[in-house]
Amino acid sequence: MNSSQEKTGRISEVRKNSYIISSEGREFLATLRGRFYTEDAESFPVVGDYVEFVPESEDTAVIQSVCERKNILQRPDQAKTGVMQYMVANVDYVFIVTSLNEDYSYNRIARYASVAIQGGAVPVAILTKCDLCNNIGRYIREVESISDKIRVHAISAIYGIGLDELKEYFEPGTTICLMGSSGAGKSTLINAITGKEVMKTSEVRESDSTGRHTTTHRQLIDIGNGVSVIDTPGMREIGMANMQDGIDDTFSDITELENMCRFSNCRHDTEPGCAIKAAIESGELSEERYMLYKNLGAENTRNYAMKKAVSKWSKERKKFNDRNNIF
Ligand SMILES: Nc1nc2c(ncn2[C@@H]2O[C@H](COP(=O)(O)OP(=O)(O)O)[C@@H](O)[C@H]2O)c(=O)[nH]1
Ligand SMILES: [Mg+2]
Repeated sequence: MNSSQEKTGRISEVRKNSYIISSEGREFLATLRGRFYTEDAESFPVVGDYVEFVPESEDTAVIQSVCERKNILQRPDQAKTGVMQYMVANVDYVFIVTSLNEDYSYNRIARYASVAIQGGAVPVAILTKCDLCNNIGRYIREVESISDKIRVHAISAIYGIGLDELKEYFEPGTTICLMGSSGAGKSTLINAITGKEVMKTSEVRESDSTGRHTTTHRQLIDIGNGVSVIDTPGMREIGMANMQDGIDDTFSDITELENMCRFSNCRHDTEPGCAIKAAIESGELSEERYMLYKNLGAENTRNYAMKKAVSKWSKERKKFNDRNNIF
C-alpha cells in the first residue's frame, strides 16, 4: 500500500496485542507494524495517542507511527520493578473523582495529583455525592492543602449541584482523564454534564462491593462537542489494592534520586552533587511534583525510614537484574 492511504486517528482502546483506532467516526482494529518491536516502551501507542495508520480492510489497519505527544501520564514505579508504565497521552485535565463518604482518601488524591502534575496535566479534584455529606468545607480545605496546583470542586451529579463550575473544562478539543475508584460517580457525572447517557453507570451496594461494574481497561470516549473522556479502572484497581494506601509508592522515584545525592544528609538545597536538583534541571523531575512530595513528606515523616528501605531494596534488585540481564 502506498502512503497516500495513510490516515490519522486516535487510540481509544489498547487490547492485548491490538489497538482500537477511532478515525472520522469509524473504528479500526489495528496491529503495530514490526518496527515498533525494536523500540522502547515509550514508543508504543497508549490510549489518547494520535497515530498514522494504513487501513487493511473496512475495519482493520496497521499502525505506522505515533504522532508527537503533548504529554503522557505514567505511573511511577510502584511495582518496584524500575519500569515506568505509560498510561494515557494527550490529556488536558485529570479528574480525580472521589465521593464524599468512606471512599475519600487524602493520600489517594495526592497520588493521582502527582501523576497529573508530573505529566503536565491539570489535576482537578471532584468531590462527588456532596448531597450525602454535611461537612463539605472541611474536605475542600484539606484537598486544597495538598498542592496549590490542584483545583477542587464539590458536586452532586444527582441534584445538579456544582456542575456549572465544571463547564470550563468541557471546551471543544479537550481531553479529560477520569481517575478514581469504581462507584465514585465518574459515569454519573459525565452523563449529568452531557445530559445524555454516554457512559454506563452502576448501582453501588454500600454493604459489600458485589455487583459493581468495574472498568477493566482504559477507554477513550467521544462525548460530543469535541470533548473526549478517558475512563480508567483507577490505579487502585490495577494492582495497588494490596499496597499501603500511602505516598511511599507514589514517590519511590524521588527517594531513589535522594539516595544518589553525593551526601547522604543532602537537603537538596545548596549541596554539591545533589541528584534532586540535577533531575529538576534536566526536566526528569518536575519541580511542582517535588514540592508536592515535600509537602506530603512533612506529614508523613514516620513513613520515611520505610520509604528509604524500600528504595534501597529496589535499587539492589535493579542491580541484580542488570547483572543477570533480567528486564
Ligand atoms: N447520592 C449520590 N449518588 C450518586 C451521585 N453520583 C453518583 N451516584 C451513585 O453512585 C453509584 C455509582 O456511580 P457511577 O457513576 O456508576 O460510578 P463510577 O464507577 O465511578 O463510574 C450509582 O449508584 C450512582 O447513582 C451523587 O451525586 N449523589
Ligand atoms: Mg463508571
